Amino acid sequence: MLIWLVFFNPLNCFPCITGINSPSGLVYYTYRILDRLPHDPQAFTQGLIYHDGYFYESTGLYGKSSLRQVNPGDGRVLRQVELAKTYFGEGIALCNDRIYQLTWRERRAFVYDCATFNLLQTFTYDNEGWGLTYDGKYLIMSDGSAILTFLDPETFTPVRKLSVQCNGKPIVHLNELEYINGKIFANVWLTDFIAIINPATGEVTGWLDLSGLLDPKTHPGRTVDVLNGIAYDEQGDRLFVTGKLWPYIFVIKIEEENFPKVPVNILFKQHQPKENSKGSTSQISAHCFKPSSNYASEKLINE
Ligand SMILES: [Ca+2]
Repeated sequence: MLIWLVFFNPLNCFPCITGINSPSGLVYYTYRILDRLPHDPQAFTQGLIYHDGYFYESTGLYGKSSLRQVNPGDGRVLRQVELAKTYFGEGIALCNDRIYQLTWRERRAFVYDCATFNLLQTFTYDNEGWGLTYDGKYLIMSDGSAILTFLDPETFTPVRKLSVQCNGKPIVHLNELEYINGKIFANVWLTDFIAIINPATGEVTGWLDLSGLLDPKTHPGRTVDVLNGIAYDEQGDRLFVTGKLWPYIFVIKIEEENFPKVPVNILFKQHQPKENSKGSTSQISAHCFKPSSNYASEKLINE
């Protein structure tokens, strides 16, 4: 069965799936839900971090983009900055008590004081803005391709590019990011998977399969979008994940999966595209893991 999926599946979106005993040393993870926290179902989550007892969240969509401080216990928004209607909010990262917020195609990053949300600075950049995280020295930015860019937080100048691959194949559509214990966790857009990336080599060392996390029965009649949002509480060793318009933020524990389900087809959910949600599943499926040259045109379809 595994062999059939690898060699005959037309999508073959996960080229690194070579069977349970992968010679590459890939580790597959599943999850256990420890808790379920309320989340604003109107929040089109594009970035999520946890700091000193609060979530900080960036929301997207034109006219609905914001930066928020959120109380984890009840999901209440304690502080909020709304972006101008011409900006689509994207990933955020905390660095030296400053929150950096990307925008999608506007090529503008905003820097806020974490305590007051006062705008301190803005930067411009050349590529699209998707996810953002901080490794203790550099900001790390995704742009929808398989390339992560390391940036000097003082100047927002690129200092290094990291090509992310799995068994030699580029992994595109890297989206929301979180730096956790020396690894970069990256949502792969339009999938239920998080790639776990070695920041020195760009090699994917593990896959976290979050399929089934949001049970549709828990939110009947509500519209939800894709998984997008990873935050980590380093002191409490808690991992948080959510999605766009999801009614919950989940606290999860990840566990090695000895008998991983094969992701191709089975686990690649055919998410329905939403207005301004950066693309269409049907188009993405066709070139799911092609090199990044095609992604720019794919992302223009909602313009
Ligand atoms: Ca994050």
